[in-house]
Parts: sequence; C-alpha cells; structure tokens
Amino acid sequence: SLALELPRLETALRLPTQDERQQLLHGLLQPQARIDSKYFYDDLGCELFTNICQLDEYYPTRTEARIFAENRDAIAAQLPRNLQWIDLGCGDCGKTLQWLNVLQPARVIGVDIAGEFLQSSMIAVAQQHPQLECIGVVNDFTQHLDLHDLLAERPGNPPVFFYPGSSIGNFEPRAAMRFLRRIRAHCGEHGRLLIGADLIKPKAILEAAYDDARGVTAAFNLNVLNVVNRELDADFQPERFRHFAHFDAAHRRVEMHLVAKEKHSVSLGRHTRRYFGTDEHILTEYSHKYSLDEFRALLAASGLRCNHYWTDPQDWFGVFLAEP
Ligand code: AVJ
Repeated sequence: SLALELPRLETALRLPTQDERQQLLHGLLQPQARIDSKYFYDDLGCELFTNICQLDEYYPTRTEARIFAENRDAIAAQLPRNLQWIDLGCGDCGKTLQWLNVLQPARVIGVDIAGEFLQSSMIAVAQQHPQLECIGVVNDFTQHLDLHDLLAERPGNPPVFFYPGSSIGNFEPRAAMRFLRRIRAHCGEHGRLLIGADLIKPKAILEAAYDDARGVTAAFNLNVLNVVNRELDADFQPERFRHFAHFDAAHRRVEMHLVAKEKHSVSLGRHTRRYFGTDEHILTEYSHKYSLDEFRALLAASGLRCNHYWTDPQDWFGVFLAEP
C-alpha cells in the first residue's frame, strides 16, 4: 500500500515556441537546408531510436553499456557521496537505473526534450525506488541548460552530470565546448561530469552504424519530416526523400542527410514554399567522432580536467570522468 507520489515535473523551461519555429523555418530556407537533430525525438522517433540502439550495426550503445558494466564500481569510487544525479537526455532512464543501487544518490533529475516520454520514465524510476526523490525537467538543454536554481535547493549534494551515449557528438566542436562550459558552471567545487563519446574508427563500421540493413535508421531520419510537418504545418512527403549517411573524414563526423529523389516543392506553412532539386540534401545530423586524446583536449579546453577514462578493448567508445 505504498502511495506513489508523482514525480515532480518541471515544465516551466519551455516547450516549442514561436522562436523555435522561426529557427526551424530559417534552417529549411538556407541554401543548405538543415533540420536540427533535436526534432528526431517525437514519440515515434524515441521508439525508433530505441530500436536503433539494439541493432547489430549500432555498436555505441552496447559498447558503452559494457564499459559501464565492467567499471561501475571503479567509476562510482571516483564520485562524491550524496550526489545529485542529473541525466541529460534521459529518455527512458534505462542507463540511470543501472547506477542507482551503487550510487544511492540523494536525488535524480532527468532532463529531456520529450515531455510525455519523460513523465512516464520518471514515474517508472520512482516506482522502483520509492525512497528516491525524482524530478523530471522538460527542457531543450542543448539550447538553454540552466539548472542552477534546482541544484541550489540541495547545496550539500554535489551534482554529477551524466551525459552518455555520445550525444555530445551532435554538437560541432566549438558548440560542444560552449555546452561543456555551461555544465562546468553548474559543477561548483565537487561536481562532476560523466560523459560518453564515440571514437574514430574505420569508415565502413561508422557508416554501417548509421545506415543499417533493416532500414531502421532510414525510418528514423525520414520521420523527422513528419515532425516538421506538424511543427510548421508543412507538407513534406517523406517518400520523396531517401536516407543518406556518410563519414566525412576531414570533419571527423558522420553526417545524415535526406536527399530529394526528384525535383519538387514543399509548403512550409501558409506563406512559404521551398523548392528541392533532384539530389538536393537536407542536413539532419552531425555525429562527431574523437580520438581519446582529442576528446580529453576538448574537455580541457572547456575547463574540465579528466583524470579518469575508460574504454573497450578496441577503443571504439570512451567514457570520461571530468571535474572543474
Ligand atoms: C543519440 C546523437 C548519440 O549520433 O549516434 C543514431 C543519434 N542518429 N543513429 C548518434 C543517432 C542515427 C545518436 N545520438
């Protein structure tokens, strides 16, 4: 007869606004059209991403999971006691759940852009850990990470930011630095960042991970057009585009694009129309890859010292623990 207290959900930190619709439209009207990767994650997109994580070709999730599983105690030993655990982009909180028993945090804050998905995730965490304070924050933290007030409620509990999965790769290196500096600004003296980054490896392995045989990644990429249709009242027809992924060695990133199969035009709401020529690309995602040294240099340039890191036997993925 445990009455479940609903987890606190902070939605004050904004849902799509006029401003963001403007940005989305602006990106689509550039000579090189682009859609920010954050638009992938509607309900269907979250589900497709969960499926991607289970694909044979998509090595990052299982490689990182193995690094965590094999080093959990060693990593935990480096973290402060009575911490506040902040999961950035928590999704279903599956990764966080695996840390709770060993860390026994004072509270868990899940941050995600997908609001309803977040609420059910936080409820699930609260059900499994009735003593734990669980807070969901609906926020596009890539644009405005500001958890200062929330963290200040517990001045005695140092924040540990958990940013797994190599989502940092979505940022271009300079933007990644700005974002890491914002995290650093939340850390205080005892705060930490536990972050996963995908590492440079042969092109064929990278490209297969973003263009799987079953077409799940293609469906994930094309689904962003349905999101844009709803967001802008646009009329993209996903079947007129095809999925394309390639590794750009010069920029050290996998790029995902949607390529127009034929010349056609798309309405982007009431007063705007964009023409796409045959083979014209819409850029939908960058996924930057680093060497171990490059990623530690990025952390250092962001004011974060990395004294410990862990990897797999092939050096395919890195987990880094950083502190101000
Ligand atoms: C969630 C950003 C880490 O870049 O690998 C997976 C997203 N895109 N397959 C990645 C993604 C295509 C993923 N991140």
